[in-house]
Amino acid sequence: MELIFATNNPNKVKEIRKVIGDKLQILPLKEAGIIIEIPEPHNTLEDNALEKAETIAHLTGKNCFSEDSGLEVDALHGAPGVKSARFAGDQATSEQNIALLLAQMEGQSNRKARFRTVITLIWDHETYYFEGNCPGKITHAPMGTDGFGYDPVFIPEGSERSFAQMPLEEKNLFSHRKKATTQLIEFLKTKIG
Ligand code: ITT
Ligand code: NA
Repeated sequence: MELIFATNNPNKVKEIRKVIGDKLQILPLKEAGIIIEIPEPHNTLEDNALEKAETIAHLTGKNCFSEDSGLEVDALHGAPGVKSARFAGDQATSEQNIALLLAQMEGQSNRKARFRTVITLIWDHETYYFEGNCPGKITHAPMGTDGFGYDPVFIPEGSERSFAQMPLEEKNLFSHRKKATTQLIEFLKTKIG
């Protein structure tokens, strides 16, 4: 079976495919032939994920899911959070976002943070949410080159290494996205077996 994944982020696709395996073909927007930049104007991951899924469900008339993720840092009162992709500006690169985060965390001893993923599924006109989070801490400097986004500055609880120092198999032992995706799969099993 095929299911549209309302995303333009190839890293998310790679990570979720790794969890789903060949049980289900997920089709990111590009592969579904849909060229669109969906705005994310809201203040919560839930609302942005819903906007992405609803936009694509209306456009295609098909079932689909989306996900919105963010890094929430306690000492920064939850920032960058829902603004994680655009923390240092609308066109910011991951390097720029990381530089700003480390600058704001300078001298800060409380380095607790968590990644959070919200998946929104639109299935037969009903909306479902699945959430995963991963507690951890912010490093003092980037570590490692794997992964994407804030992976070089995030160490999950239970490890000494950053997400960017782990192969994907290892990141998925901890990952917010893996946890949310596992719930999505469990739900879909009840619908399609
Ligand atoms: P969509 O097309 O799915 O919206 P996006 O990249 O714009 O893709 P988001 O709006 O959800 O995605 O932004 C989330 C940002 O949070 C993302 O660009 C990364 O900078 C960061 N992020 C999310 N998950 C991450 C992870 O597992 N590791 C590191 N950074 C992550
Ligand atoms: Na986005």
